[in-house]
Amino acid sequence: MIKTFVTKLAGNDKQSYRELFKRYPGNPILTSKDWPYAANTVFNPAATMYDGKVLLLARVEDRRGFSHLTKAISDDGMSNWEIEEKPTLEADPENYPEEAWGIEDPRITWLEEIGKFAVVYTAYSKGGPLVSMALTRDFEIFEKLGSIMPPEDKDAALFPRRICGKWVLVHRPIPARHEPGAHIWISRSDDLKYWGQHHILIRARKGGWWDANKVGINTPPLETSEGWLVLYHGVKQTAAGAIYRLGLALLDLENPFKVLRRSDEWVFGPQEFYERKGDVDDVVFPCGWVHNKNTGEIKMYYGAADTCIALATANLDDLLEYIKRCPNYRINE
Ligand code: BMA
Repeated sequence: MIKTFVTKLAGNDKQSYRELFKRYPGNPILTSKDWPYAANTVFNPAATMYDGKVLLLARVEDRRGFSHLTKAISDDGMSNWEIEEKPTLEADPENYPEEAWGIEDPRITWLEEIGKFAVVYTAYSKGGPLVSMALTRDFEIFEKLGSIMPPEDKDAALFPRRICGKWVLVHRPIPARHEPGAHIWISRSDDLKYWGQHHILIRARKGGWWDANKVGINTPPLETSEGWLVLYHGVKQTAAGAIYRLGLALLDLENPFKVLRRSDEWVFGPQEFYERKGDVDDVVFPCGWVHNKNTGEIKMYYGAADTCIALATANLDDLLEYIKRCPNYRINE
């Protein structure tokens, strides 16, 4: 019995997982050592194309334990980052008390209709984390809209256009009581400020699954010919702590309240030393990706172990081919 098993592993029919995302060999691309001012860690960056360049809005944690956001810009999205000399977007607890303990984990979406970028971020209030939004044209002047979801809620990202006349937001509230499980929710708004029609979109699975009990969106949904491509994290609790890994889902193009597919397996997880060891071990946490329509390449920017910033690339067609082969979405697992 044992002999057969060994032969099988050593033989040509050994199967290995297909890696959809390829790590950039120069990882990590940014650490606190690169920062022009004192910082404990830099991680979980939002990403967008701006003025033909890749712009990251990194979460920077100071030695109080509070975070702010600072931009880093690169021509090729891989090297020669120009980092702003001072924080780009900071907490303003006097005018926005919900930002008392800092602002974290931004996601950027370009809103063609109003000609502005929306930055949706976590404000760390004394009542718990909640979702806030700011608008900007140039990443220099920001118009804060304040909180848009009460605590506890985070991991929010906006769709780039109205669907059936409404703006659409995904986010992750945590119910105080009830069955255990932090699920991804979806909501609608007329004006970006007041949100309603809340529904559960993607449920955390149960038991032994890699995405049991807690899930949240990572990068803003990407519009494709097949539907909205969603990258989300699942948090598995183990005896050694939590492991943050990433999976894919596909939403209906005209009705994103409908989940078409969801990967059973994770597609990216902590493997390299910089992902496994840091302030929080075993975390990969993207907040942004950029898609090059000419080459089909996706650059995914992620925080590694809550300590540094890394890059992995994938091809959109490969991701779509993969997700289309995944099972139809099942609600009860
Ligand atoms: C989540 C978020 C992320 C963080 C992750 C792991 O809840 O707060 O900012 O990267 O935990 O610590």
